[in-house]
This record gives sequence, structure tokens and C-alpha cells, in this order.
Amino acid sequence: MTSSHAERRAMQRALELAATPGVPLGPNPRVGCVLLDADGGTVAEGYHRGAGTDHAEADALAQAGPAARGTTAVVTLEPCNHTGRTGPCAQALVEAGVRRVVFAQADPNPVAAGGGETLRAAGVQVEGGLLADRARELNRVWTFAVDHGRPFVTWKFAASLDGRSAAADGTSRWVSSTAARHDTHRLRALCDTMLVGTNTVAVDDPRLTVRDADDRPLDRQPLRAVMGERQLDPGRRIFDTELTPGAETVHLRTRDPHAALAELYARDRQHVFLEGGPTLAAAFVRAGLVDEIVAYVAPVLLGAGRDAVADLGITTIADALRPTVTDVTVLDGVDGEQPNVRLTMT
Ligand code: AOF
Ligand code: ZN
Repeated sequence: MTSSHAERRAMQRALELAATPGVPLGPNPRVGCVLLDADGGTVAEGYHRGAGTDHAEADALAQAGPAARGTTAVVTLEPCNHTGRTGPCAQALVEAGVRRVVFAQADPNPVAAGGGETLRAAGVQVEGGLLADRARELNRVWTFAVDHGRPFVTWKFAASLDGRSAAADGTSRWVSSTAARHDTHRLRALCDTMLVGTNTVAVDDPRLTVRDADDRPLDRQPLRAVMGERQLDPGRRIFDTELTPGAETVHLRTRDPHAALAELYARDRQHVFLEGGPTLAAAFVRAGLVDEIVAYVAPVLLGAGRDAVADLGITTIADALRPTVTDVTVLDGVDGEQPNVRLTMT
């Protein structure tokens, strides 16, 4: 039996529910669920509100109570099969007497997968794949991280027109415009980790906190990860708890991008915002570990100066890396500043 119009509409609604604003950024996927009666009417709705809270199915079942019996559960992710922070949803759906389950994305998480089979074995009709692409897109970063067993990496590149991040004497205040810097903070707030090298901490002494991210309530500061074997000076600003309340710092004692990402994944990190200097950026590009580039280009010429990215080992045009542009946005200048351009690439 294939899904009906009512089920497709319910899946659209479940995707909306999954994307309800205000859910804190965390390690769990966003999931929505709608329970339909035999006439396609909505019995209950539910969604997941972050790690440790009810899964979407459990939320909808709780709303429905005994009315869940005989319904069709339309859910954006295959119901889980495991007892993790909460109980297994496949079993809960069976116990509630749900007759049919339509899900969008199959669960890529090996720990939780298998709910579809459990449901079928219990005599529930199951259909997967309805609007699956939209569900995957909704949890783009989570899906990537679970599929690859490592965090998704966004590299932030900010440079002058001639590809410099600073002038020859090291001064860099400001190459990018106020609007571009503000935009960077907004993107930082969407990631769970910022990553720099020990050199950046030594030289630039950044705070690495999210300040003016006004379009998203900042429930939690991203983790500040510093990688490299060099000792860190405890007097640096990232260790100043008054300057950076609520932001945690971790020192990853490795220069290997693969090892650093493995350690971050083990800490439940799924989205790294790579903001390090030219050497770190080049190491990630060379290792093939940059999944997205967000480049801010400012109409400034510095001539001799610091390269925004170090040697990538490319010597001939045939070897040039040519990322695919997915977005171009002009960031208008405020207070007499010139516009900057933001290019997003994968
Ligand atoms: C969710 N919300 O609505 C559904 C999930 O951390 P746990 O123990 O709650 O389990 C998280 C896993 O459960 C998650 O990675 C995914 O595979 C599965 N389904 N998770 O957070 C939900 N339905
Ligand atoms: Zn579940």
C-alpha cells in the first residue's frame, strides 16, 4: 500500500513540526510526528525538543492517549529501536496499537536503526521514504555526521580582494566589514564547535564566543576547540572566564585533522566551524576534510601580507580545486562601509 494524499500532507506537517523554532542545538536530529485516524484526520501531533526529551513519536502518543489505537503514525525519521536517553519508539508505537507507520528518512544511526523491522515483525504496516530528501535536508548536518562518523566541517575564509587575511605587519583590524563580521557570528551560533590552531590562540588571542547572534536564542556557546601540540598560555583570553562565560574550551593535542575530528565526534560534536589560520585551513583542505566553505571577500587590497590559506600543494591549473557555489550574497555596508561578498560553496 502506498501513502495517501492525507499521509503526504501529514508528512509535510511533520516536517514543519520538526523545524519548530526554539529547539536548542544539540546532538539529536529534529523529528516531527503526526497521528492520523482512518479518515486522514489529525489525532495528535508531536516533535522532539532536544536531547534527553521525548522523541517525536512519544510526544505524539502522549498527546493522543488511548486515541492512538488504530491510527497511522507519520514521522520524519524511522522510529528508533533502542533504549538510549529515552525508550524505543518502535515498541511504544506497537503498544499504543498504532496500525500503520509512514516514515521519511531511514535512521542512519546504527545504534537506533531497525525500528521499521521491529514494527513489521509486530504486524504493523510500514512504509519508508516519503519525502525522505526533505527530511535529510532538515537534518543535513546530523545525517552527514552519522553517515561519515565525523563532524561536518564548514571552513570560514575571510580575506581581502587579493586573498590576504592581514597586512604584512600582521594588522588585520578590519579587513572584513562590520556586516561580514556580524554574519560570521550568526553562522558560528549555528555550529556546535569552533576550531582553531594553537598558533591562532598565541598570535590573535581570540575569545571565540558568539556575541551578536540576535536572530537565534543562544542556548549554549559552541565548544572552542584548539588543536596542535604546542602548550597553551593560560593567560590567553579563551581561558578568561569573565570574558567568556559559559563557553568551554578543549585542547586537542594533535596536528592531524582526522584525529581532531575523531576526538570531537566522540564528544558528540557534529558541526565544526573552522576558523583557524592559514596552516590549519590548508591541512584540512589537503586532507579532504572541508565540506563547506563560507568565504567573505572584502574590496581591500593589501599587496604583500598574510595569505588566508597556506600552500595546498597545487602547482598546475589542472589540479585547481573548484568548489561548487551554492549561494552568493552581497552584505551591504553600514555606516559608510563598502559592501562585502559572501560565497557559500561545497
Ligand atoms: C531523537 N528524536 O524524535 C527521534 C530520534 O539520544 P537518544 O537516546 O534520545 O536517541 C537519539 C537517536 O534516536 C537519534 O540519533 C535517532 O537515531 C533516533 N530517533 N531521536 O532525538 C526523535 N525519533
Ligand atoms: Zn525514538
